[in-house]
Amino acid sequence: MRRLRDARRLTVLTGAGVSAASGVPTFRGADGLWRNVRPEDLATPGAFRRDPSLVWEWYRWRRAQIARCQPNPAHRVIAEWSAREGCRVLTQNVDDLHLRAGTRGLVRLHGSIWELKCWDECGHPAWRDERLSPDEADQSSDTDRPRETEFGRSCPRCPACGGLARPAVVWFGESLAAADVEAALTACDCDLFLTIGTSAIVHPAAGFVHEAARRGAFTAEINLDLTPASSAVDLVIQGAAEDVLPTLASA
Ligand code: BV8
Ligand code: ZN
Repeated sequence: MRRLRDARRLTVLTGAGVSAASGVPTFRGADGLWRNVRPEDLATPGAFRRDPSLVWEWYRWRRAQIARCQPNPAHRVIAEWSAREGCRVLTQNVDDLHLRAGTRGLVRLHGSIWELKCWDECGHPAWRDERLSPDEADQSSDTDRPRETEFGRSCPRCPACGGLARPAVVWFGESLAAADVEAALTACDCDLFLTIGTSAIVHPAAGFVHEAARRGAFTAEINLDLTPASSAVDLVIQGAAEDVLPTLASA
């Protein structure tokens, strides 16, 4: 792909499809998500306010799933590209697999499932917490993970005020961090914008490919299926990210 080779400024936006080959369940795919509950019903402040234990049960389940996953070739190609001058990577994924693949300058638009923050917003900054509950820890492949037992059935607490801790992710109805939106908009000033493995449903992330086109970028979508973005991009490459990206990288 000549454009990819010649692009001085390349921006990549990824969604759950990039982690699918690693075994991370997608949100809206056939493998569906936890107990057929829609993410839109659980990933909200209202759901957490009503039933923090249920929401934490969902996140504990997802953390245990993700703890067993490794970055796949799609993450590795994107990490190589991120080392190039002028390449920026935006992700909607909260699994941190891009980070584990060594991606530079990653903008995590929806935060990280491995970070927590204070539900009562006491001012304590978000903190990293990779603990798994004991039974889940036994299943995870990473032996170097702390095997704390505290992260059991109860909800984790804020170390500063003792209040409830919540996953430091962006829920539906919550605004993205202004700095991240700023970084994403700046990244829309590019020669080539690749949107990879996202159903292009969730905003504002789904809007960036259109913003990039408005700013003169050549836009391409890599996805197994067609999405609402397919009719708007310049090029649609239908295929699996873990196959298409290594092919593009070697071309
Ligand atoms: C906001 C973090 C302003 C949590 C996520 C009503 C009320 C309130 C808001 C709204 C509303 N209606 C609309 C909105 C806006 C809302 C929104 O967009 N809703 C959608 C459902 C219509 N957005 C928001 O609320 C955002 N904030 O608008 O703030 C505001 C402020 C106050 C009040 C109102 C508005 C916040 C959005 C962030 C939500 N958080 N996640 C968590 O993960 O636990 S979103 C969630 O969906 C994930 O982050 C995920 O990344 C994201 C998008 O999903 P995808 O990544 O695209 O994954 P999906 O499964 O959908 O698709 C996978 C794709 O991969 C498929 O296309 C498949 O074909 C493809 N694929 C599969 N395998 C492969 C593959 N492709 C290639 N290779 C493969 N191997
Ligand atoms: Zn606190």
